[in-house]
Amino acid sequence: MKVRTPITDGVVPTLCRMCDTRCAINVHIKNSVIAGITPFENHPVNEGRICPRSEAAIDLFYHPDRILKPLKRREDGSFIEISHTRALDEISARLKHLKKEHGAHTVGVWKGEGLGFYQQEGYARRFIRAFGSPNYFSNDSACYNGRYLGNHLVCGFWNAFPEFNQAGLILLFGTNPPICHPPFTRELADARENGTRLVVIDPRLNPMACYADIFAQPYPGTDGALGWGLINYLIQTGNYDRDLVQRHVIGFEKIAAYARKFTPQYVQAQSGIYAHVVETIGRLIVKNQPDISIFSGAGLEHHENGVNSIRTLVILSCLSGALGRPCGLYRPEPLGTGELSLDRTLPPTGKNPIGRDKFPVLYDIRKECHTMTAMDYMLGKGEYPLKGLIIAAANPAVTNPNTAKVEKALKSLDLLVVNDFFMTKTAQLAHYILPATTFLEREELHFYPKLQRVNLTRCVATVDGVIDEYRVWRELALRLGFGDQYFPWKNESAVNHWLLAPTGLTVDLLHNHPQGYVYKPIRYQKHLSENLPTPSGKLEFASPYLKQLGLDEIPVYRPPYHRRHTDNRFPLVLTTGARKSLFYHSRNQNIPRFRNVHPDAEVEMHPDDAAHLQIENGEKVHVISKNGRLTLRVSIKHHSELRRGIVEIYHGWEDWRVNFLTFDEINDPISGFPLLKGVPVRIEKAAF
Ligand SMILES: Nc1nc2c(c(=O)[nH]1)N[C@H]1C(S)=C(S)[C@@H](COP(=O)(O)OP(=O)(O)OC[C@H]3O[C@@H](n4cnc5c(=O)[nH]c(N)nc54)[C@H](O)[C@@H]3O)O[C@H]1N2
Ligand SMILES: Nc1nc2c(c(=O)[nH]1)N[C@H]1C(S)=C(S)[C@@H](COP(=O)(O)OP(=O)(O)OC[C@H]3O[C@@H](n4cnc5c(=O)[nH]c(N)nc54)[C@H](O)[C@@H]3O)O[C@H]1N2
Ligand code: SF4
Ligand SMILES: [Mo]
Repeated sequence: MKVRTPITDGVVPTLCRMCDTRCAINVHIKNSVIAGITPFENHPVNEGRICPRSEAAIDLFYHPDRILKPLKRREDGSFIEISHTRALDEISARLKHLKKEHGAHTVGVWKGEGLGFYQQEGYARRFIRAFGSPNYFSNDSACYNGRYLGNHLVCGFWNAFPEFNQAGLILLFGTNPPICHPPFTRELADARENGTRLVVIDPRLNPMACYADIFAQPYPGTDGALGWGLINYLIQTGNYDRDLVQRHVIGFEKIAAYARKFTPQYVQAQSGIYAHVVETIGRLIVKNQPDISIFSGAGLEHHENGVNSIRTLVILSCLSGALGRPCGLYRPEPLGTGELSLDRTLPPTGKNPIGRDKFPVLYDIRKECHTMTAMDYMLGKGEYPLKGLIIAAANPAVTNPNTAKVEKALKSLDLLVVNDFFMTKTAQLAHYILPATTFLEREELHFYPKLQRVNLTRCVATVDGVIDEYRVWRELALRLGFGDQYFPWKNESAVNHWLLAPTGLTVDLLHNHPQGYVYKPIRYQKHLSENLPTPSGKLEFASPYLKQLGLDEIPVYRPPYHRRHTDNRFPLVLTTGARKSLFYHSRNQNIPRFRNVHPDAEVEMHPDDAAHLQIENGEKVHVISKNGRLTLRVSIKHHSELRRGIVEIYHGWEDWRVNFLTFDEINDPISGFPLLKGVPVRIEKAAF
C-alpha cells in the first residue's frame, strides 16, 4: 500500500466519519504515516471530545484486508485483480448493453450508510438520473426516512437534533444516545445537571434510562398509543397551545375527537405502560411546557406503524408549545448550494420508479425507491426486471430484511458492482468490486443543520491506485457519454467550488474555519412571520395529502403486528439492531481490539423467559421466526434490562445475520419501512 500525504509531518484538522455525527478531529501525520487522531478542541459539535471509534479510522485506513485493486469475479466464483481502466471499461460496456437491450430503468444505484447524506449521496443520485433511470435506492429505505416523513408531514420540515440543553423536559422515545450519538449525550447530561427532567421510553434499558426521572418499557411498536394518551391528557386538562391551534393548525378537531379514547387505562392496555405513569408524564409535560424536547429514534421508525407514531409525537410536541423553540421543532435554513442530485433539473420520465406505486409518499417526498420492492423486481416479479445495480457503501446482504431473499435477488442480477473496502457478504456476490476510499481520502462539504454551520473536510492521505467516489462516477459517466455534461468537474475540489458558488462562501474560507462556518443565523419561531412549508402552510395534524392518497389523514394508532397476530408458535417478540458502541452496522468487526470486546453474537433474554424455557446464560439456542433461524448464545439480562417477552439481537453481524429472521413484506404504508423491531419468534435449545 503506497500512501501519500499532503504534508510529511504535522496536524490536519478535519471531520471524523466513523459515524454520521461528524465530530471535529485532528489527524496527526508523522513521516507521511497517519499516526494518531485526537479531538479538535474548538468545534461546538464535540467540544474537544471523541469516542473510541474515531481512532479506528487508522485501523480502517491501513487494514491488511483492504481491497486496493478492482476485482472481477470469475466463472468459478473466485476473484482476480484487474486494472481500473479495464474494470471501468467493462462495467460501462455492460451498463450500455443493459440500457440498449432492456432500457435505462433496468439499472439502479444503491447508496449505503457508509456515505451518509449530502455530497456523496448527491453523486449517486446524479449518476443514475443522468443515465436515465429513476431507480435510486439507499439504506434510507430502513433509516431516517421514517423520522423525516413523520416530521415533514406535520410541519413541512425536520430538524433532527433539537437543543436539548434548552429544555425543561426531555422525552426520548426509542433512541440510545450514549451509544449512537455520543456528543448529544453530553448535552443531555448538561441539561440534567441544570435540572432538566428526563423521560426514557424503551422496552430495553438503554444507558440513558439510568439517568431518567421516568423509564417506561412499552411493548414494541406501541409508542403511538402513549403519544395519543399524552395528547388526550393535554386536551382534557386544557393545557395545550390554543393560540397555535387557532392560527397555525389544520385538523385539530379531528385529532381531539380521536384522542378521546386514549385514556390512561386504554394506553396501559395497548402499551403495557401503567396508567399512573402515563398521567405522571402528562403532568411533567404540563409543568415544563413549552420547553419540551421530544426526540424519537430508530426504535420507532422500524415498525410498520412507525410514521404514524412519529406524527403523533410531533403533534404532541406542537400542542405542548415547542414549535419554533430551540429545544423543540425549529426550521433550519438551507445553505443553498448547487443541486447535485438533479432531482429538480432532470426529473425521471418513462417507467415507474421502483416502489412508487406501493409507497408513493416515500418517492414523492424523498425521491427514493424502495429497496425491499427492488428485490422483487430483481427476481422478475415487478412491473419490469431490475438487471444491473451499483452499490456504494452498503452491505444489504447483512442489513436489508429477509436475507435469504436479498441474496437470491442480488445473485440473479446480470451486473452487480460493489464499491467497498472489504470483501463483505454483499461484495462476495458482485461481478466487480471497486476499491473504495475512506473519508480520510476525500474533501467534502458537511452541514450541521442544527448549528447552521458548514465544514469542508480535508483529504489527509491518498492511496496509490485507489480512486475516490467522485472519480468512479465521473469515469463511468465519461465512458457512457454523459460525463462532459453532468460530471464536468475534473475532481472533487472543482465540485466543491461549484457547490459553494451560489452561497458566496469559498473553499479557502472553509479551509480556514475548521471549527465550521456559520452560514446563516438561526431563526426560531419562524411560523409567527411566515407560513409553514406544508401544502396548506399550516401544521397538518390532519393531512389532506395523505387522505387523497388513501392513507391515514390523522395518525391513527394501529397495534403492532405482534399484538394483532398472536401465534402460539412464536410467543416472543424480537427487537433487532440496538447499537453496540464499537460496531457500526456491519462495520468494525474486523478490528481485532473491538472484536475482542464483542467476540460473537448473543440473544438478550429476560430472566423469566429464560427460566421458563430452562435456558441458562451462555447456552446455545435457535431463534426461529416464520422466515428463518439463527443459532447463537443466550445472554440473560437483569429483570429491569428488558421487558418480559422481548428478546434482542444486534443486526450487523456478518456471521450471525439476524435479517434471516426479519420480514420484508410487512411495511409501514407511508415510509415503506420494514418491521425490524417487532418480529414474532420462538427460542429452542440447540442440541449439543
Ligand atoms: N455505535 C453505533 N452508533 C450508531 C450506529 C451504529 O451502528 N453503531 N448506527 C447509526 C444509525 S445509521 C442510526 S439510524 C442510529 C440509530 O440510533 P437510535 O435512533 O438511537 O436507535 P437504536 O439504537 O437502533 O435503537 C434505539 C432503542 O430503541 C429501542 N426500541 C426498539 N423498539 C422500540 C419501540 O417500539 N419503542 C421504543 N420506544 N423503543 C424501541 C431499542 O431497545 C433501542 O434501545 O444510530 C447511529 N449511531
Ligand atoms: N435488522 C435490522 N436491520 C437493520 C437495522 C436494524 O436496526 N435492524 N438498521 C438499519 C439502518 S438504521 C441502517 S442505516 C442500515 C445500514 O445499512 P448499510 O448501509 O448496509 O450499512 P453498513 O452495514 O454499515 O454497510 C456500509 C458498507 O460501506 C462500507 N463503507 C464505509 N465507508 C465507506 C466509504 O466511505 N465508501 C465506500 N464506498 N464504502 C464505505 C463499509 O465497509 C460497509 O461494508 O441497516 C439497517 N438494517
Ligand atoms: S461519535 Fe465517534 S465515531 Fe462518531 S464522529 Fe464522533 S468521534 Fe467519530
Ligand atoms: Mo440508520
